Amino acid sequence: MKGVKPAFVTMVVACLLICASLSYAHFGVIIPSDDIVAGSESKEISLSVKFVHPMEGVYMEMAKPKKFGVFCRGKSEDLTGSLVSAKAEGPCQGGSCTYWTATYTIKRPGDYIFFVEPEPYWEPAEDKYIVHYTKVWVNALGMEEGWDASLNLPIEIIPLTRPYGLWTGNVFQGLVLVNGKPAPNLEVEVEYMNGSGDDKVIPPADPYITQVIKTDSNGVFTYAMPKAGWWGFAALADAPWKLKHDGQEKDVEIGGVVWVRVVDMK
Ligand SMILES: [Cu+2]
Repeated sequence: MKGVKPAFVTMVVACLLICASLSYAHFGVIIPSDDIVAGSESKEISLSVKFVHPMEGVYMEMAKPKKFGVFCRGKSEDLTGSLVSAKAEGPCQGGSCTYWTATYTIKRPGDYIFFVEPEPYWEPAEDKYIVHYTKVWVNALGMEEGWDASLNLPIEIIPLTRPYGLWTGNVFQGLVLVNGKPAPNLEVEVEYMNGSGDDKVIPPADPYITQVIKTDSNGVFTYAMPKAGWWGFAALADAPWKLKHDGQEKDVEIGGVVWVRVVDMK
């Protein structure tokens, strides 16, 4: 292929292989620059909003989210207008992948829950749409209150473990609500947001990429995080609604996704 750089060809081939074999573990992502804002001064934080395969570091195209916002002290604030598009820096499923960034100034103490409702993503490999309602917490200015609030999403993880200030090896427990009701026996996928270079974890076999757990009879799941960094939890269900693709009714996978950060004890 004249004029095409070999590195680019390698990347495309690698992505085709990765995406074909592992297209199931998609995760909505919101990662803030700070998960804990200490002290007493206001601070501007930045957030990135993505749709990825976290362990493989592969991006998917993400259309401008339907809604992006923050919930704090019982009030929801719409931040959709603050989203700025960016181009994926890593391998991308489909050639050109967009993700989104935003900044937000934390002024008052409390727990801030950032959330996103994406546009439905059409996944040809699975013949269905995917909608991941994603949340992340930022604890600010010394007040720990509100992290267990529900945002009344169609599917949602309510943390039973405080979702920040976590050590490596801690367990994380969450209650999964579907339509506001506990969801027993539901699958929850867990993935590590992999690093690059020396920080990259190399899974020895495919089952290590996505950890799979289930909720118990009360809709509760438990997982112990073995490594410092960001961990994503995706509770997955079939939506009670369908969406049309090329005129045909298709299934919709809804995910309640959360991200928590774990730090080594030293
Ligand atoms: Cu994918």
